[in-house]
Amino acid sequence: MRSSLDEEAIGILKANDRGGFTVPTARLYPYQWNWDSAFAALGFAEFDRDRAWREIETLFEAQWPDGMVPHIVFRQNDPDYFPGPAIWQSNTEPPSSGHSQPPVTASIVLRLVESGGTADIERARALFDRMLAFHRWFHAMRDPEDTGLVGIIHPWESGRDNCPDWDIGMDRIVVPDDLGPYQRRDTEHIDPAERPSAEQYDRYLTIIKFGRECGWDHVEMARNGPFYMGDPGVQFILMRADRDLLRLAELLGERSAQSEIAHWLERARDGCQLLWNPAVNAFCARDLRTREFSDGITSASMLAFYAGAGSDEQRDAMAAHARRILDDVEFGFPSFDPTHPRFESKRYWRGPVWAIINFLIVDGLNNAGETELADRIKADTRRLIETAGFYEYFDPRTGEGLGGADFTWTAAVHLVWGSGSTNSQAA
Ligand code: 9WN
Repeated sequence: MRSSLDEEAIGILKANDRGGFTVPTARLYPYQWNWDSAFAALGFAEFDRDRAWREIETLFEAQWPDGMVPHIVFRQNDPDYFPGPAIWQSNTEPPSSGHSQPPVTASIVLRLVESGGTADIERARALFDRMLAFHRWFHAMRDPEDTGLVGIIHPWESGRDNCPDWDIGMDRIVVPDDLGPYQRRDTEHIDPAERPSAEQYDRYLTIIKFGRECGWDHVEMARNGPFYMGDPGVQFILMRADRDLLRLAELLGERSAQSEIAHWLERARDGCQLLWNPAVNAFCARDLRTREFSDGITSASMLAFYAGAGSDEQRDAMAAHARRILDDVEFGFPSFDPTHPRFESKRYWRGPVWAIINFLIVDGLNNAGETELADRIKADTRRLIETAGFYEYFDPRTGEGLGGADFTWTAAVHLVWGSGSTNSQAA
């Protein structure tokens, strides 16, 4: 039996459908975003499996020849969003942004396969080489020295844009005099107090300028770009996605890929240790140029469970941090440690709760046997949606809905948790 909230969530996915791809929300984000689409597919799978696969297939249609799946796909020019295709100059068809986003797609494809039938296996088979090329790109271009730790070349690549994780890297960026004037559109749609600052946007655009001017040469970006940081979020999501891709390779009989993927997983185990900050006793972001650590715990730090990363001792320490942080807020899980001086309860990734991160954290905690913590975070997410609605993010102190309304991935998380069919994995 579907509740009225389920019907509302389905209505949001349908309303945000632009024909084969879904926008995260109307006006504020009028294009196709990489990890948003993966979560959208999970939501669609609850009532229209063909449409779920289309979402992932259209995303991969924008894959670059080198394997990268870009973070935004621009199928038309929409003045509601800045920066659009003319700023990125990807020279691809369709036009896109010039970097990627957390690679959750293989994990979501595995969920669709494990909860489906032969038709799902065939759709996954058709995508397998593209997914493998995407992971290969991440390891080669974001970890050119094969350390086992991937870097990100833009805060937007983390999907957690203005998180304090990036402050140390952002502070080192010198904004050039010829950056030129530009007009943000996000702050015309949303209260600027809930969005990144002007200084941060100047730096975001400085990185894009560098990328554009080097023709999005990704080795150059990793070696000499204005920003290069290790992100617990991308590292842990990629590690889990590698594991899930390996499982897919086994299910699909893709033998030749298996040793390559197993090698990535082995290297990643060492790479994760480079993010262990002994001063905080937790996994933290790290500037890969200066080796300096960020000193704050984020919701992405908690994805260690999702990846199965770290030692038992490290995971116990992370679980203790999780309890402490949850006791400090009304609704978990905040995107930044609420006891840290840089915490801001309403400003985007500097404190608010995001349903998709909770979804991944809960999955990981359940797999690690931390079911009490998992249940608590899931219950908090449900309470937020029930009382505030399907917002982009939420204030962890008051539960207020923030950013865009009628948000695709928030609706998708509700649907996946609300009914049983794709819930075969602990989530
Ligand atoms: C830049 C679409 C995207 C999400 C990101 C979120 C936000 C974009 C922006 O919106 O970022 O990519 O313009 O603020 O931070 O995670 O994918 O929902």
